[in-house]
Amino acid sequence: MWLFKYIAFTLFVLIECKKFRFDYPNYDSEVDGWFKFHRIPAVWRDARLRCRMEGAVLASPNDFPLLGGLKRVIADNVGTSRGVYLGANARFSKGDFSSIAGVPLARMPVDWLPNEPDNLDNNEECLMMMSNGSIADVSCSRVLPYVCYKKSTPDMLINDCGTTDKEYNLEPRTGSCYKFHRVSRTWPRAYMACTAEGGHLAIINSQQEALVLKEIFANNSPAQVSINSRETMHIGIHNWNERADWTTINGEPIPEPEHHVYFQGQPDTEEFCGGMMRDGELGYSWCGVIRPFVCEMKPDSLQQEINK
Ligand SMILES: [Ca+2]
Ligand SMILES: [Ca+2]
Repeated sequence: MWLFKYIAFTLFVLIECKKFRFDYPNYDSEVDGWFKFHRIPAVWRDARLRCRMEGAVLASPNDFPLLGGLKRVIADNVGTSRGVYLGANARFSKGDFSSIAGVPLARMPVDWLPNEPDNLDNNEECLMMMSNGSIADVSCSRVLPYVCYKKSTPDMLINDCGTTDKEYNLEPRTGSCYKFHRVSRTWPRAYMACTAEGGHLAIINSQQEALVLKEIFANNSPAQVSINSRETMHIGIHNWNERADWTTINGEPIPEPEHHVYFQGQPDTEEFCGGMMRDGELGYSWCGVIRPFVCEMKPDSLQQEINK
């Protein structure tokens, strides 16, 4: 009996370990990983980036198991009439298609659709695949659905923050997890990064949290931040394109901190986004300026099951 229990427990642990995040729900043993279908179409550049920000890659049929898995995902979600972007592309050198993982197209078990490739207008550097596994070269500026793929690796551990991203740390004073991004991005790209990671741009819900964010910024010296604009970081505050109508990105009022909030005086005509300076003061910032930023997530936000 004990042997049966031991085997059952071991199996349970093995199955439980095959977890990534709630939006990559089904472990596929044939590809030893997870697929996520993105229904909202995007240009190739954004598709690649979103997969990367989710901790995955834009999927390519690098081998027969991946081809089979991709065909199943496309058939289940797109049907036979439309295609999805592949990670394989020739953006570095025209005609030299290879996957993001470096597998050349000639090594992939795929066939071209009739009359493809045609490199229409000499502007087709990305690939689209149909549910039967046939491919076509397409413009990278088309908007298409896409599939992200996460390979299971032995070092994948879900930490206290419910994520495999080791840069998220749990802060007991607020019950939230935070990640400081040293690679600077514009405010919209920062928003995208945090959302893709399963969280959101940091939202100040209390003076305590304002202090926590100030400390996180202080722990990352200007020299550690990748590029200029190192003295202000993006956080989850926005004016919704209305002068002086500053709220959090969830539409909540910003808690009055002890320090000043410099939100007055911005021009009427431009969109501004909220930031925190190194001294902890809050202020407006041009959304298009690349700055470091902080993402926040709750420990259960990536592992929570969703009820539909
Ligand atoms: Ca074509
Ligand atoms: Ca918060």
